[in-house]
Amino acid sequence: MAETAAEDRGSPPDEAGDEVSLEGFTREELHGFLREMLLFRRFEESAEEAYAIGKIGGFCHLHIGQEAVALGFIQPLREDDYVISAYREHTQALAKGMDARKVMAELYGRADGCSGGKGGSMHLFDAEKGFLGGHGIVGAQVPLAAGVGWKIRYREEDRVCVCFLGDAAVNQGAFHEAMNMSAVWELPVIYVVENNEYGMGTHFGRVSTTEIVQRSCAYDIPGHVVNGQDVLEVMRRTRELLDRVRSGEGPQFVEARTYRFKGHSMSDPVAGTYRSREELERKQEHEDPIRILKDRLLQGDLLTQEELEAMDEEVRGEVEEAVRFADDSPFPDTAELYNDVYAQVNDHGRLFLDGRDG
Ligand SMILES: Cc1ncc(C[n+]2csc(CCOP(=O)(O)OP(=O)(O)O)c2C)c(N)n1
Ligand SMILES: [Mg+2]
Repeated sequence: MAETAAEDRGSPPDEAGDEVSLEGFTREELHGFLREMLLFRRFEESAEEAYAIGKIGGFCHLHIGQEAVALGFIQPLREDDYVISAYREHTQALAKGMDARKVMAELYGRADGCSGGKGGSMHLFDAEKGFLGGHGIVGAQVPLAAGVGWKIRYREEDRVCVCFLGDAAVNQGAFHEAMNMSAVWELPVIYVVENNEYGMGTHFGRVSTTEIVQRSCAYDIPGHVVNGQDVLEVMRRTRELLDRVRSGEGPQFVEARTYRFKGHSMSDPVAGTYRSREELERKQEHEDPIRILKDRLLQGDLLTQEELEAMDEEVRGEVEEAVRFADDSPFPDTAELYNDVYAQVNDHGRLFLDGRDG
């Protein structure tokens, strides 16, 4: 049976020692979490600006408002664990340790980007860091995650794969097939549904008669609900789930309740159509994950205003450096067009390239 949210609230980590200052986390750790989420926010704001002036083209989906989900599920992972995601994945890539400069250069479509400038915003990859994309087809990464889980089992490793998907993806057929196989083969995958309440512009309640977490019941996969705006809660729960998965319990399913503060993509409206401005402002006021952590730290005397300002300045500098790196990087050479593809280039493609080069 799937567990209920109430049964599964969790407790602070056991390793809590003398220096523990909030919910089992040290002051230094807490500063690290805030700093990282601020970096995500500033990175995305910079991407938003770059898109507006045409430096980033194509699709671009920002993760502003959902930062605690990225950090909370990824920070507790080991370096050799895997993460796979959909197209709203910039901050998840950063959380997995990818270089902000290479991620920004990829958004700019430049040769020094993590995917050689040929993937763009929706296709961030770094095999060394265990970040396996960046997938633009809704739900496509879910069976791939099951495949990664199968590889881990086949090679008898104790790694874990975290698979992020959106709320709209739980109505895709591929999702259900992958859930079934994951359960039957007891695959070491944590499926994290980022329930930001909407698909592109459709509220989840309009496309489902059940809660998201209930979807796991059909496959007898333990289901959990977390407050995705509270990074400390997410981290605690992730640590517990990682222990369970590494000890061979098989897949876990999490509904992370969160909210998106920007439009679906850069070319979509932020509010006023499918959701009201009042709803958005209420969420920004009360459910901003960065504000929630920052206020807790300030009120608990675990952070000073000066420390906060210094931290913000530091991450702004890091983002500026990423922008400089992206700006300075060249566009990929046309000869690169047919590299890194599954099929060899055919004569037609070769003629096309030769024609352009000549
Ligand atoms: C198979 C498929 N159908 C439709 C689309 C178009 N599409 C892109 S994003 C999206 C909504 C997905 O919403 P959700 O899974 O909740 O993720 P979110 O954007 O909220 O992060 C749709 C319908 C697509 N990319 N792939
Ligand atoms: Mg959604």
